[in-house]
Amino acid sequence: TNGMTAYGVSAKVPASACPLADEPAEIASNINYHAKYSPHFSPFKFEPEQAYYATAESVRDRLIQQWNETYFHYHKTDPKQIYYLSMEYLQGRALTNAIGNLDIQDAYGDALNKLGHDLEEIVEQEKDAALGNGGLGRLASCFLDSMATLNLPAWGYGLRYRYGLFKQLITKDGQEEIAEDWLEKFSPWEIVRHDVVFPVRFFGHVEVTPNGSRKWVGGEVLQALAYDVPIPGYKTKNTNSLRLWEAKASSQDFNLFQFNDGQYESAGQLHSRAEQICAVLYPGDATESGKLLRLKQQFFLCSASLQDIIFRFKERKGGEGSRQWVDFPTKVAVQLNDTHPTLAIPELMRLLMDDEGLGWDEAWDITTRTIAYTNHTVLPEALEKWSQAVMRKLLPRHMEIIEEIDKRFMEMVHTQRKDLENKLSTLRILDNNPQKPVVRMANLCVVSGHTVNGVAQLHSDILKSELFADYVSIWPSKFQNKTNGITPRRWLRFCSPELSGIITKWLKTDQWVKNLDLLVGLRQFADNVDLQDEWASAKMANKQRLAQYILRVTGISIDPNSLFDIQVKRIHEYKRQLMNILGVIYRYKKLKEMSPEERKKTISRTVMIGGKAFATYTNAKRIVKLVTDVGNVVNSDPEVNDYLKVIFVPNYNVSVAEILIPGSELSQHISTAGMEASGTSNMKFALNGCLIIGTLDGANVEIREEIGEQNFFLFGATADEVPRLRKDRENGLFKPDPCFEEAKQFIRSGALGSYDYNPLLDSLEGNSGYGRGDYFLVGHDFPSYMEAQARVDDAYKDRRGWLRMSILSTAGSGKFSSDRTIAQYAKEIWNVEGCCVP
Ligand code: GL9
Repeated sequence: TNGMTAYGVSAKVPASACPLADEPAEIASNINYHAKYSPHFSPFKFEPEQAYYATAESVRDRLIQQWNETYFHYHKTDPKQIYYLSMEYLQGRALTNAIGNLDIQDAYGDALNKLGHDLEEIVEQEKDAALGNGGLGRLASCFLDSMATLNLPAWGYGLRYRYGLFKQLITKDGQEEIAEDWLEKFSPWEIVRHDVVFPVRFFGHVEVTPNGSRKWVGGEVLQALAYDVPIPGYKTKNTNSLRLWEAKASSQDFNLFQFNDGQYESAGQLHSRAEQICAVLYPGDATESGKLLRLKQQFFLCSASLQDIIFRFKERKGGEGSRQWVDFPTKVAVQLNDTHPTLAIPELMRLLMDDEGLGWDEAWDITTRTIAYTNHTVLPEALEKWSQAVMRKLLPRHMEIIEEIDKRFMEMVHTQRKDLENKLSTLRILDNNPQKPVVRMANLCVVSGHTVNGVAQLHSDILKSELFADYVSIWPSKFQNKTNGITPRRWLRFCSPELSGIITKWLKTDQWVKNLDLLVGLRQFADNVDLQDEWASAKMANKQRLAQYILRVTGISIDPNSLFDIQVKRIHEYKRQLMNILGVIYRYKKLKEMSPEERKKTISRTVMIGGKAFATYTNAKRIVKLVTDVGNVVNSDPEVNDYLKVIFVPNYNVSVAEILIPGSELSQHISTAGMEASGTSNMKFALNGCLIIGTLDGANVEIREEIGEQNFFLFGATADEVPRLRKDRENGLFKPDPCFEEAKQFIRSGALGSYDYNPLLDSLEGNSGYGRGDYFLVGHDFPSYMEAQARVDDAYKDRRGWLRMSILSTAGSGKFSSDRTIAQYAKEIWNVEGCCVP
């Protein structure tokens, strides 16, 4: 055997266990049972922490029952199944979501009360599973929720990182990173499958066997062990899996002789190398560090997942032998979440040819009909390129296969597309630049995938007209758009029960949670003062909860009657948090110049900015520091701090978002046009009745279309103007606005203390930044941004008008449900249908 462990559905599947009780008293005794008989703590302790674990395990019992039934049903009916491959998942907390999807919140709330606890307090005990960096990872988690809710047979595959995204501390020096130990105690939501283990090889060499086929041998072999996380659908039995791989070395790899000889380190060498693979989430956002380890992680995910997928393909319908390989693409759809899992392409080719004995043409046909690719960014630094030398060393057989794909692609162009021959050097997969020969992963995906999609209309248009334009002329029907979405369960129903209750009341149904288009029914009531008043009181409750949270984590008290203005997302120059804070500085300066009477006539604002900066992204860290410094000056200025507060919200993550978003009134999505592929928090804010100030970028364009342009504070250059504006700057044709100069001058003056902000300010000038001076066009867009901010203040003065816009914002958000996105993937890319567990 090649080490593959047999597992799966045996002939004797246990009959469904007795149904679990729904009465609070019985639930309470089940929670007690877990506290006592599956103990993780000393006995006789039942503090919130112990209550959390016991409650989670009690809920898990229910999930396991549905989960097993789901697995069995899929096994029996053998539908085409989706496999979502992603290096990142930002799951956040699971308890509220599980209880909500199972629709047992009242029973569990009552049960916990009987035990002297409060559900709201108990759920706070859970640590976020933060196995992702930002939007891309959170999208994967929203997709899992929607796939289960739509009863789609779908599994997610990822890695079980020991440490997820770092925890951000804010000190007097700005951001500090510490390891986030989400597994410090344990996670009740993962089940280790000791029978699901696959070998994954690294290094070694390629051997030619006597019959002429090729075989990858030698090197080191690690074991991939499966941990499964249940993914319940909303009010459905279907419970899918997120399978996370952990790397292990086998016991044979432990050199007992060396150990007994006192050579402790070398005795367990492979064990510690295995540990490194899943030790930490790659910090994303384009860095040079740890390249080899990152490539190992990517291959580890791809190899283990594909072996598992092939195993399941063979297992279903009567076991090995009865399957035709040509049917593989009719039973399996593999979606690559960005280029990170691109190695799935050569790995599937290798498994089909070298292990299963298929020829190239057959293997290629199967691979290309199975795999599809989603692009999530056009930023050049995020388009992955791997050194050919590193790849050849780590994955010699895969490098051969990639070279062959490249060769065949070039032959095709030579014979069929002579007109593109002069573009081959950029179109081909290998970049053989002698200084630095690399493999271009996006090109490999486009050449090998049956479908390529962008994540918002504008982004998909840019892919087609720029990045992949020549490929479009080869394969016009390969390219699609799938505008992102968010799950309305986590991002409205569960995070804002107040607003949800009002929506259900006015729509006279709670079906909107599954069919978000129904929200448009709110439009007819947008001017109804009763709805407006209820709406305002729900907002106020959420603002108060947010204010309490801010007080707890920062010690700063904020006024729930002020306008809550929020920008939360990864800190990046293209997202232009710098423009936001320059605007705040300008506002502060104008407030200082006013008389007390004039100040009283202004709209009080609380500006909250949050997000993590990648540890070596210096300018991003400077922006974090700048926000905290501006906050210190403004918040301690008694003349002004009734009218303006500036908060840096520390350690932004999924659970923090669940508090911030429901309490927001204005949110900022102000990236340089053409640079934010989609954005997804814009959708979460809009859904929660928060108005957007933003550019025509990513999904903002479609949000504005859906909610109505009069309900969106638009400003800034458009994507098609950006190249010309950059040129103008280079040619010295840019004349900065005096307000912009004044805001920068305030920082230069030293009013914020001794920190050196010159490098940051220089990025807005002359020839720095990306080498061309204010590459992100902060200076160009600033006056139009300030003008839009003035429109915000005016609109807020009209309380009823604002409430109307807020209601229309929610009413127009139906399109942005990830249920809609996933239904489109299922129909237009995967050709998969629902498979409802009876
Ligand atoms: C991103 C894009 O930048 C976002 O605009 C997009 O909404 C999401 C999801 O499609 O994908 N691509 C990307 O690499 N990240 C995104 O957020 N970055 C991180 O996740 C850190």
